[in-house]
Amino acid sequence: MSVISRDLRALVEEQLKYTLCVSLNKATNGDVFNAVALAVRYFQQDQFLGSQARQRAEKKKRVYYLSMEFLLGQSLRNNLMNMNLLNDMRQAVNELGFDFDNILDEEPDAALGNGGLGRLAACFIDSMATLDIAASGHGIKYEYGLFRQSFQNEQQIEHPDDWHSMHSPWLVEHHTQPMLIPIGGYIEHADDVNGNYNPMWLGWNTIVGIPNDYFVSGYRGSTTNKLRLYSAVASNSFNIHIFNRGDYIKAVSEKIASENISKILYPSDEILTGKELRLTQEYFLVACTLRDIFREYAETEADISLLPQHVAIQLNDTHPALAVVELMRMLVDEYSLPWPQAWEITQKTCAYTNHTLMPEALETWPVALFEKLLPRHLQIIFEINHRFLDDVATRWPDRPHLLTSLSLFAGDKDKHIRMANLAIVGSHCVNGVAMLHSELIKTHLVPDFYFITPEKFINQTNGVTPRRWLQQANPNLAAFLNQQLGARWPTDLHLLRQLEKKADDAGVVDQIRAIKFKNKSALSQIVSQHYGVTLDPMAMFDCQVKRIHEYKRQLLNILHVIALYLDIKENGKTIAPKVHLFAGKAAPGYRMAKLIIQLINTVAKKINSDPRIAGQLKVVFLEDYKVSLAESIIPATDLSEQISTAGTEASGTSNMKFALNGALTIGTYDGANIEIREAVGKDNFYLFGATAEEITKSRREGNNNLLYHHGNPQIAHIVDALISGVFTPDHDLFAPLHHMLTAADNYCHLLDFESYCQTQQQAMADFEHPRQWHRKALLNISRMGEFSSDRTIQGYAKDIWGINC
Ligand code: GL9
Repeated sequence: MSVISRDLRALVEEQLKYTLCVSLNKATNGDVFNAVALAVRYFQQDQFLGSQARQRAEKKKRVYYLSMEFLLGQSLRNNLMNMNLLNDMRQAVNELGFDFDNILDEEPDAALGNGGLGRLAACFIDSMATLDIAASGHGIKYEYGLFRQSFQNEQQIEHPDDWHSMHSPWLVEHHTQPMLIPIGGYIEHADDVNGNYNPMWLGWNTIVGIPNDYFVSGYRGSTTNKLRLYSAVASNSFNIHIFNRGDYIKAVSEKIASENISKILYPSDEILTGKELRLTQEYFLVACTLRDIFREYAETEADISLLPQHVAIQLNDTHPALAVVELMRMLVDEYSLPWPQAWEITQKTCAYTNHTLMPEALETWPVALFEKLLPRHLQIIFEINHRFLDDVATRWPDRPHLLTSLSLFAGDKDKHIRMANLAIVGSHCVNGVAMLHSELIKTHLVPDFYFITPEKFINQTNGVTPRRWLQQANPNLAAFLNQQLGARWPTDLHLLRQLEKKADDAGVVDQIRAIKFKNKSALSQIVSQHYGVTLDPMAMFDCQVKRIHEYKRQLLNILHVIALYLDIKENGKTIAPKVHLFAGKAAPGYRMAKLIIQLINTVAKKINSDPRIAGQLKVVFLEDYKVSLAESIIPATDLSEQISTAGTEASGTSNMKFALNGALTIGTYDGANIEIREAVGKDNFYLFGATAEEITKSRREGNNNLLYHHGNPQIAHIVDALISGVFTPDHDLFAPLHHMLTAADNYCHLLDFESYCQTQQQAMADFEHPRQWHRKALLNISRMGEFSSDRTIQGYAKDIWGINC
């Protein structure tokens, strides 16, 4: 037993005994998981305090990454790997008489996010710590994360995700640092001693924010940063006030109401409803974070006018855009800075990342709601807008339409605040998340902002952390890479390129193939245990895992599966074994997305139980998609489905994870697919479908469904299978999908259908030649170095934050 593992063992025993008060012989796997995590935290905290002191001494610029979502998944293995303690801890736990893999399995996923946007934030904090940037993430400690999903009668059922009911051992709660956040109340108009207008925000209630720190250890380095998650508790003083008036019930119910603020993550994916609680959450995050920023700032610097030199605030989408307003409020109302100076500081400090082109995803909030919750902030927004539009009118007197398109307000009577406009005006930099997306922001989303301030708009293509998405998720491939390239690739992913030299070495290609086979066998075991469906690891594994959304076109995928099925059943065709896997959640209120899940499950049931199909096609929709499940699926995939309608997926990040793990992509000319194809080479990527321009044209001409109505009878036959009783006797069940496809399809499924099927045919034919296929897989792996989130963060540091790293 090594010295380290002996120490670790002692530390775990100590945690069991003194922190958890459990004796070793009574300890459950859950107890041991907690003790191990606490032991890991012991090292993290040590390093965190050291990093803080060093960063302060070096006067490093601090980055505050504000996000309503951090989709962390499990942390134990990741932390142990980053700290280089995995093997020693494995040994220590085994010595204690427990199976280490079972202990790892005990950890619930922290699902404090919906999908790509939240997972990107998690990759970013890993990269920032690894690159030794003085950064912290700021978010909300939701008591309930994204709902858990199960299927009943082929339909999605949502269950609460009380991930934190056992109290996560990763979080340190700082009761002694409460943040007092005012909300509600009214404005009293008054003048100050000099006769200047001096509005006073009065009569507000108080929400109390408690910080909870989660430590983020950089890979094998000396930096540990924090992710700070705020939970809301009721303010006692406020309640006592009501209590003293004798209204005990009201006092208690308001206490409950304040605690609701951090109760639950909103589950909607790129569609937002104007819910008061959500706006309160966004404000709560921003207000807590800004108090932290000012407190930390004061520790090393007195002159607030130097804020942009020492602090960068990055807004992950518009959700934290109120930071612009809260910062202005603090500078003007609390620090008494003149407006122009406060505005300059604010703009220079803040930067905004846009993550979507979907018009329905652009946040707007009713003015009336703002007035009720944040009357002072509303005033400030009016003032920002007024000064901004005055300036526009002066500089472009001949373009009056700008005053409408650029305004922070939309509508006349039922006025709304446009959060994207607010974020753009208040930031010195606006970035998109893939090249095409950043162009479309300029040309389609906010062309008038681009016209007035072209220098603000830049691109930072997304990336993924190779620590979690290769080293941890795919230990077989990681070991192979270590042996081929040495151990430095996790922090210098461009080193993968050296593998390219081995592309024509049959032995090496066979090893890639063997690794994939092993991963597919492991996934097959999971599928057979949970779903009773036997998969053949020799079959092609074709996977689409992501949120269910019309624009992502899971429907196109299942239509192709239906086409294969009908061809086998009706035309007696045979195909080489193929497995179609799906996973993903639908927003609870998104009817069409839920129907798509039901359709896929219904088709799967029919196909998997049809003896004529056995050995050729299998279709499985895996329940409850989450980070840890993605870590099993992605390394076991041959063909990655990235089939969004061109011009709709801002970037995508699963596309990167798959290619990095040696899956070939079948994809549209959309988001980061374009850059991935460029990197891996045209011959190693299955491109199909219309371009964004062609989609726009087709939408304009309204002929997306021509093929169904006048073209190919085969296509009509396949689409009609949704309503003809092939899969369910209830002909009406999937009629809304049928109607969408044939009458009002904004996402152009049928426009791309033939091209998709042909490209699938090509991929299936190519898979019959394993050496050539896995050669392409190897080339994908070796050319994906560009898509590390380390590269992305270096881009943010250099172009947005002004930091060298
Ligand atoms: C998203 C985009 O849709 C993705 O294309 C992009 O890769 C990620 C990260 O930049 O951001 N925007 C967005 O709102 N979501 C994204 O995935 N949705 C969710 O996170 C559910």
